[in-house]
Amino acid sequence: MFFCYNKTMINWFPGHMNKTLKQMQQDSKICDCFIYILDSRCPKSCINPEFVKVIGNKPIIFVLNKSDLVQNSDLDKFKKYFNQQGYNCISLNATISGSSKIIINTIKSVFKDRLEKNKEKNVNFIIRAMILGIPNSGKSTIVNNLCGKARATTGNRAGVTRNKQWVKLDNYIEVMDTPGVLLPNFENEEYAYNLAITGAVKDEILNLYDIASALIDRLKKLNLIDVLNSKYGVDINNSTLNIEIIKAIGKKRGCILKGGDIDFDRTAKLLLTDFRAGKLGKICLEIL
Ligand SMILES: Nc1nc2c(ncn2[C@@H]2O[C@H](COP(=O)(O)OP(=O)(O)OP(=O)(O)O)[C@@H](O)[C@H]2O)c(=O)[nH]1
Ligand SMILES: [Mg+2]
Repeated sequence: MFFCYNKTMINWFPGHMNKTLKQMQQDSKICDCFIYILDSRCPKSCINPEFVKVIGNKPIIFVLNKSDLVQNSDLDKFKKYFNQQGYNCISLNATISGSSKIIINTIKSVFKDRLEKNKEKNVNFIIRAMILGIPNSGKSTIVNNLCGKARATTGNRAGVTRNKQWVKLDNYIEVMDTPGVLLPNFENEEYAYNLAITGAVKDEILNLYDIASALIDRLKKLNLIDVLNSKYGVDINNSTLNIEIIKAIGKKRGCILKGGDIDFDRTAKLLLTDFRAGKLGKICLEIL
């Protein structure tokens, strides 16, 4: 897919993601359920229609990961939203050791009958769960959390995992880590920007000024523009132009080029890095 802004076409869906999708479709045949990881800051933007072909009619457990980066009231709203559609949905901060036990418990409750029957018959039925989601949503961190050791490589950028990996958790459950896959087609520009803002797309292919400006638009819409005043000591409001806001932040933070002009790229990167690390506060980009 090509993502278009400022009249620039960006190759958003690299070929390896297509290959990954096909591999996932193949692997899904032996999977009993799917742990669908969403970034709590933009859960709906993380839904990839391509995953329907992987999942089919098998059970899904939605995980609102990075729960520490949003307000509890937002988590409650999104849980309700998914529950109303008949899905299991849990929230998680995968950086806390042992926190993902809730995933095991949910898997066990989904397969309760089968596990009990197998216990009666003394057979060992293994539940295979595929962990899937867009890049940088925390899939590998969750795998490591589930097995209590660093088995999968993680990193604060998109596209860290390149191959699938099976991990046995106990005698009953095996999970598979998969590389993140983006949506091949972006019908919804707002969702596309949300993914870019939260770091699901490689920064190298983006115009960071545009993405930072989209973040400022969200803050304005959410009536949260004041967080920039508190964080950077600037004096701006909803009617300040985005370019003036970035200028003011750049000036305060010393992002200045040799000739004395504001370094817009560096300022944009700073703003995005602070947002992604939760330094602007607990902010959900989507309103339900
Ligand atoms: N704040 C916070 N950060 C998290 C959480 N879970 C994961 N992270 C961070 O998010 C970044 C991405 O995590 P990964 O586990 O590598 O993400 P992934 O989904 O495997 O990414 P790909 O392999 O690129 O698809 C890392 O810097 C993690 O430390 C969480 O619950 N809260
Ligand atoms: Mg990974």
